[in-house]
Amino acid sequence: MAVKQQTGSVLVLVSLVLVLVLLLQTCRSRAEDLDWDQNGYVLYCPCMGRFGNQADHFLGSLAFAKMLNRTLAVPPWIVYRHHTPPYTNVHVSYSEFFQLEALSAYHRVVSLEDFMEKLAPKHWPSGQRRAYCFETAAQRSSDKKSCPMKDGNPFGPFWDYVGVEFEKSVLFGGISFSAHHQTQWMKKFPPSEHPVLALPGAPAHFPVIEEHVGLQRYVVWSDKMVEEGERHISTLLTRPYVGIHLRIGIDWQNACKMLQSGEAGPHFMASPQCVGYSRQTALPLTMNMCLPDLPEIRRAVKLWVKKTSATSVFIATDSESHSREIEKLLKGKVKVVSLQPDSAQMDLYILGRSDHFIGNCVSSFSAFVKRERDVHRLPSSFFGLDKPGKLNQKEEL
Ligand code: GFB
Repeated sequence: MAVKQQTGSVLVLVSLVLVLVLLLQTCRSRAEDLDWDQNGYVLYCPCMGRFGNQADHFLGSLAFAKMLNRTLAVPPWIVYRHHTPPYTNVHVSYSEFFQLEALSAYHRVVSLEDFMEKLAPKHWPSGQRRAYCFETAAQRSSDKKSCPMKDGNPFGPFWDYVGVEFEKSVLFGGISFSAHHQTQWMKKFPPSEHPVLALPGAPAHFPVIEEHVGLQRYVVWSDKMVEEGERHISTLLTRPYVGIHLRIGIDWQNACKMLQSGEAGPHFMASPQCVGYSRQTALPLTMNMCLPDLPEIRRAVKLWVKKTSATSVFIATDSESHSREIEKLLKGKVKVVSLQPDSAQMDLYILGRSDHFIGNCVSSFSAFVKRERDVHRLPSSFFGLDKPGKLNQKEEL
């Protein structure tokens, strides 16, 4: 009798486990199944600039995919390792830093990696992969008829990473990525004939246009980044803290020379974020907004530490942190911290969460932080411009 009961319980347990395994398998295969979007896809290489540039382009590309009602295949970030072995680019999946799902509140997306693994073999197989580019871009190729999709770095390594060779090129002209040309795009490239628009660069403007700045709200840090970032903030800093971005390295010094020589006007790289988007009413762009010198760094830090009663300062930098000078300036009463070893995305996270942020007007790295803070209604200023949109007043200096 006891043996019979025991056998019965074992059978029930085995059946339960079987049901559970079946359920898990169904769930997993559902998650792995991706339906093909009949409205088509947009693929592109984030081949211009580093993280801040790529982020600006990403927002515009997201808007472009929505405008064409195509799913955006979200590319990985390209990280350049010019100074660390093995000196090759690293391709970091979007979801390493940010939540892919959060983008869906705005528009349909799939990671480029999932697109290639789960959809491309059946729906965009080798032999049918066409590249799309401007006629002017094709002029750079030897036959003048092919899109230069894989010419040089980062283009070649990017499409190699994705595992794509292009068989044919489709050229276009007299059309731009702006909403103004929506109908032309739809007519020229219906998804039935052109299911996958694969482009050599982002279908977007740099810097991001004003209408797309707000899309930053869909760029949400991944749980892993939040966890790590909050850990750094609680161990290294005390609130209130002022976060500053020092973009002062040698490449930047060279870039800002264009301002000095008059080659660049008020709209220079990311500067519309502080001088204003309208060319007619743009504020003058000063050298201190591009490359703040030490007196300006000291002035702005002192001002905002005082205004916010900050107890610590977080310095993110591409080179020199000037932490000694800043500590001395604040008479050792305020903790001055930078992240060791530095990480671009972690610096961005910590700057984004500061009680006040002082950014670099011309840098798209700073622009990422400014946009994110605007979404959360957190205050920001710039070196050389305490109140964005208003010239510094003498009495504030
Ligand atoms: O982000 P990004 O496009 O901004 O490029 P800009 C600057 C890169 O420099 C970042 C590093 O992506 C980082 O790798 N970097 C800059 C920093 N500031 C910091 C920092 O505070 N902390 C850390 N950890 N890293 C553009 C470039 O830069 O400048 C263009 O994208 C070109 O390629 C142009 O070089 C002159 O808009 O500042």
